[in-house]
Amino acid sequence: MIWNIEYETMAREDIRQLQIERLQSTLNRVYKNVPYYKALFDEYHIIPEEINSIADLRQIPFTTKATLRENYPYGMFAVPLREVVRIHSSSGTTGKPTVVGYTRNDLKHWSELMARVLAAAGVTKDDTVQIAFDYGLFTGGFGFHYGAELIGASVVPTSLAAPEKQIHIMRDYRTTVLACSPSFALAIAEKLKELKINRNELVMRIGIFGSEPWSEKLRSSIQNDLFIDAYDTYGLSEIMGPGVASECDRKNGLHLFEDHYIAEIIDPDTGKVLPPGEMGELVLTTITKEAMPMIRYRTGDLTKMIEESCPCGRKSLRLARFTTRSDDMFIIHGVKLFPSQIESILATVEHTEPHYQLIIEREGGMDELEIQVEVSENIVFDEVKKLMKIQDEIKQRIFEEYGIHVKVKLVESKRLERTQGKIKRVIDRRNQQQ
Ligand code: DLL
Repeated sequence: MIWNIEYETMAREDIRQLQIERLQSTLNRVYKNVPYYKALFDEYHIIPEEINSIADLRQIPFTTKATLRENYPYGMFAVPLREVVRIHSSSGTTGKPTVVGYTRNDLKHWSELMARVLAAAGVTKDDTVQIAFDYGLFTGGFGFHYGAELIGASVVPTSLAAPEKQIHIMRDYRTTVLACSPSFALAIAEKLKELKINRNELVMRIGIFGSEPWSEKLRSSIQNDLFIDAYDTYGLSEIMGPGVASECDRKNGLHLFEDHYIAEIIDPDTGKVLPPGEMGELVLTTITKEAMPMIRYRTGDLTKMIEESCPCGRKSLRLARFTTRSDDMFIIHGVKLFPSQIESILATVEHTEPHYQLIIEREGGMDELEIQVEVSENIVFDEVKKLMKIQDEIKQRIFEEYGIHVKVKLVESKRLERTQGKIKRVIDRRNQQQ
């Protein structure tokens, strides 16, 4: 279902016009109210009234996480604190957390955006939505909460209760929709198998997952194990929290809410804007935010724009699923690698599970990458021959694909740490060892 027909199906020319109007007013406000932007615009001779197209936006330098840290905690706010009614903070996936604020109007927009996210996945007021995202400084819990309430669904705010408790609540309260991180969904799915709960005892139908990258393989295993249709949703606290872009039932890219954000894709090395269809780093500009507008914020997330219209009826630009961050990249023997590249190889190796971790160490001056991956439950650990075969296959596939030798450690099912929040795939110990 389309929650906001007017904006979600607005013709491309109209949305562009709306974006430019809203952009100009945002630029004016930040120039007047945020000393950081005033100094920046003056230095680059940028006059807000002269930014008349999305292309003109390119004159303005990027804002980065470092900018937010330098202006910690409230330096980027464009309104006095008395108008700020909510404060959240980024979860600090990489580095120190940053602070974000919302006015009453911002919260109204956010709730409406989250209603769009939920409606696009098929959620209605007849659903019971269990929100297993952290409620706290993290934006996930509260973001979903207000959106689900706006739709009129029954909200069960379980936050990060342990998987077993989530399952009991899911069964007893007749939950139909689960929202959480994909890794937590997997932990819940595993517990469900362990508890041997019959699928007829659950009435779950939809899952909405985000806050970290997850593969199509993970999507199918969550769908099978939790008996649901699983949707991907994307967002980041600096821009809003969840409620930036989300999948519709075609699951062919995430619809960006363009009446609130302008997207650009840049080459992460040169900063040059790339044409639609090319992979690069997503840069976002908010055009309705009052408390903390962001101009050309470098998200660090890699994706590409999909311009073809979607059969669902929404006219908005779509963003390809986010598999990786530009700063997740690591270099091993001169080869640049992302965890998702290793993950896609593991996905083709039989008897491995979608749980893995990459450990990078320096041994005798040489960088070593160890891939720790769980094997399926049906593999018995004294079947040495079988294990060797799996190990060799992974090593060989990585060597063929990337020309590097890696160590592979197969671990028993459920041995790797499970997380309720975001999962950490790469553990780089090289700096500690120097
Ligand atoms: O993770 C907001 C959120 C909450 C999104 C709930 C979706 C659902 P932060 O803690 O600021 O905010 O982390 C933002 O998480 O820059 C991405 O690197 C990553 N991320 C978020 N959603 C996805 C996704 C929330 N669907 C950072 N796929 C972002 C891949 C994602 N990565």
